[in-house]
Amino acid sequence: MKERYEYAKERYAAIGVDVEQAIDALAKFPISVHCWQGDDVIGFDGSKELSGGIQTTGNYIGRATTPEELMADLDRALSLIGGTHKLNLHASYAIGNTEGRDKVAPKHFEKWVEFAKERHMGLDFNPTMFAHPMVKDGLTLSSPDESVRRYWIEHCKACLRISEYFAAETGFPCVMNIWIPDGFKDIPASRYLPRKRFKESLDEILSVDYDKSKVYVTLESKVFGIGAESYTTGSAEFCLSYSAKNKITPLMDNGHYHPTEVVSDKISALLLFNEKLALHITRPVRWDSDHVVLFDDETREICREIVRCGALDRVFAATDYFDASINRIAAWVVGVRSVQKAMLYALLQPNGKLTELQDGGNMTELMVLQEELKAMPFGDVWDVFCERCGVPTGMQWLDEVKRYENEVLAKRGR
Ligand code: RNT
Ligand code: ZN
Repeated sequence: MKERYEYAKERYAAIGVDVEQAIDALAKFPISVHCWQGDDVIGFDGSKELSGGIQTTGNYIGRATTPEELMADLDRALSLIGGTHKLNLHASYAIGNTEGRDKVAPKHFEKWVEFAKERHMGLDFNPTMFAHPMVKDGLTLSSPDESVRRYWIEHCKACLRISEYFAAETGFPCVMNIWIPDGFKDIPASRYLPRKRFKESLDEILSVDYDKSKVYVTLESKVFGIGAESYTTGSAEFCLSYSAKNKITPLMDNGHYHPTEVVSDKISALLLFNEKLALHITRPVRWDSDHVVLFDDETREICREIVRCGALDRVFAATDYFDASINRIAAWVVGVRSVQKAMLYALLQPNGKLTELQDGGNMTELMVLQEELKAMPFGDVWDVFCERCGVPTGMQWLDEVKRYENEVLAKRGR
């Protein structure tokens, strides 16, 4: 491996790329790993099935159904992923909350804080406004029913307090992402009123005093959901405008746009007008299907944009997908490692040279060089990154997942 690495280093040096620098930058780039891949987005606060226009499909053995199981599974996954990361929790992962989501509190997350601290991880958070009886006619913060709106406003305020608690306990800022499933299956009479109510709900939530240097509130838009095909209250225009006006951070999920739109093209525009930018990295297949993230063109392009804009410390990157048809731990590992691969690939680009070609109008050479770069010995650098992080290279990590499946998952009997 050493010889191959030396060779790769030389090849990259010849095009002006410092491989060591790229490896260091990757090791420091945190990905917020979503907890909900481990249990098909069910959580521990009583909900039995998913709703809100999102769906997991598949019935692979071994779904985690208790906090202990989910933590153990997360540990397995994290032990196979190099670098420093954060854990992204949803409010529905509260432990021992029997009083309702409007009453969720820091005490319900003590075990998660302990888990994070022991692993020196930061925590991110999400109010959970789906899969719950207080979602009425598919609406939450944009509902015409005052009691429904009130319930979810209180929930979000409670979540802000939990986010502050996470930041204080872990020492890392907490990203709190607001996403609502609100929308209509068919053509609504008013598109305006639900958005107006959503705006007013957000205003009330954000009127709470919270430490803006420790909690970053983000707002995630969406174009449609299953059962909400004709209209979503939290559209792109709504969320971008609201974020800009109220100085919170916009969040783009790359499954939430029309099929030919790409998030990679939107990053530079948002970075020009926002201090920070948040991303949910997923893989939409024909719809917002939340397939496991792969080392594919768009994931690479998203990472290239982050790197080319010099924005590694301005972008909050999180994974967001859920596949119940394959080993869930493998799904976690493939997805997060794919984001890392894409980031490493991006860090190994001769960006100065490429930009020079563009600015010089030399589009022929730009195309040829970009194609050549695809055949650079990227894999050898990736292997060294894994080795230095003390995680398996190549496919070896799957042996560990298989062993765990036989010894632990298979015995869960579901
Ligand atoms: C749904 C959004 C949202 C959820 C998670 C569980 O389409 O992407 O981010 O996936 O909050
Ligand atoms: Zn998302």
